[in-house]
Amino acid sequence: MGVQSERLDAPALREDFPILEREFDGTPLVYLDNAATSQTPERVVESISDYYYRYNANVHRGIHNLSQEASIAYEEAHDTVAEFIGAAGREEVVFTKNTTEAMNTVAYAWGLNELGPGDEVVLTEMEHHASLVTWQQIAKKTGAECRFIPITDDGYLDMNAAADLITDDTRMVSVVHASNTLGTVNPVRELADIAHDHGAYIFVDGAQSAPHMEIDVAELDCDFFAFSAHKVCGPTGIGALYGKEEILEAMEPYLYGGDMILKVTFEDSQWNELPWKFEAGTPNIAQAIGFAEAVEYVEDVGIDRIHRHSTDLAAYAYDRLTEYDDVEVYGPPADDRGPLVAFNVDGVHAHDLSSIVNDYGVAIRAGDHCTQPLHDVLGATASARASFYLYNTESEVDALVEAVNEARQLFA
Ligand code: C6P
Repeated sequence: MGVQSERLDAPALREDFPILEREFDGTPLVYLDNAATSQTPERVVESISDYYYRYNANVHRGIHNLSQEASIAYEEAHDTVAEFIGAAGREEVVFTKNTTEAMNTVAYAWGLNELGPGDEVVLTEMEHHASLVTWQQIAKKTGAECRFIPITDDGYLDMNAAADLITDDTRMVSVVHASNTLGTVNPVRELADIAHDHGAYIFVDGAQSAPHMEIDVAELDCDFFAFSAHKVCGPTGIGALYGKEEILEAMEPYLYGGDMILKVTFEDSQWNELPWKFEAGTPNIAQAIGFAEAVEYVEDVGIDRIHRHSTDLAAYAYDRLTEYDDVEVYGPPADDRGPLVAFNVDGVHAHDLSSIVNDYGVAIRAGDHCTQPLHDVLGATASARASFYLYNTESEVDALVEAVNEARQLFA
């Protein structure tokens, strides 16, 4: 663990992540694909192996010692994640496979039962497919309609349009908190107030905000919030769905089976208490334990310091990349964006760019970042994206910019 100081000590923190020592043909790895998946510190990996070495057993199913220990650790992981996002307690935190499954849980459990013709779901033009495709398909099944809050030229939500689009016909507002393409951080509390004034729920996609910003679901007044562990220094295969207790209580489960029931007869079943009602079958126990360890790690480093460090790096990258006239960075200005830059270089396809910078050891993402409709709005089929986290350094941004420059010259 790095030294606790006001500024984050990235070089010291890198020692927690053995993967960052990797080299490819003698070139050190520069990992700038954190918005896709962050790296995992040793103590998280150890928490998972400790479970398998010492207390691997199913949860809620045995009274033997191992099952007791596994059950306690699994349940307490909910408490840790609840605390991380300001939820009242474990009853408001359902573990899912990821953000996408959290969306689908609400779309199937609530949307399919509640939506119908005349109802509207309001999304934004910058939604990730996890939210866009899910609500689009549920709307098709139920006869509801999806409407989209447009973005302004500089990548913000058009809040005047939002106020017009959210009406008494709106049943759900599903909004991405921090865009994985534009880096925009959306005014979620304001949108929550508008949604609630019209009697609608708000679902906040926190996949890109929870890793970087202090989240207080009570302060945001969101009805649902979702994020994935693998973007918060945790393992893949686990994420969290937060829901206000009274809403989750009223919602029907959509996955049926073991552990989500209290009593079963041949004729009928009674649901278990929250959150287990929504966690049918043997859950991802090891991943849940790793998830809790990961959010504790992030809290130990300090989420405010992570936010400042990563956004400083993004601003630096923005400034350096836009020194080239033929580079376009999408989204808000350098001093008002989340910790990533998506960009294009004139005449160089994003995939070629990504492949060339990879030759210099720099890992970035290229493609549509699961925001195809947003790329249509931007007039681009794809973009390259560098995204930063607590262990990245300014010299890694320099390595990116130099590699991008090499690619520019190659295609000039
Ligand atoms: N974005 C990216 O490279 P899952 O895959 O379920 O853990 O997360 C889905 C998701 C939902 N919302 C937003 C805003 C996201 O950024 C993501 C994941 C990755 O940008 C993979 S496409």
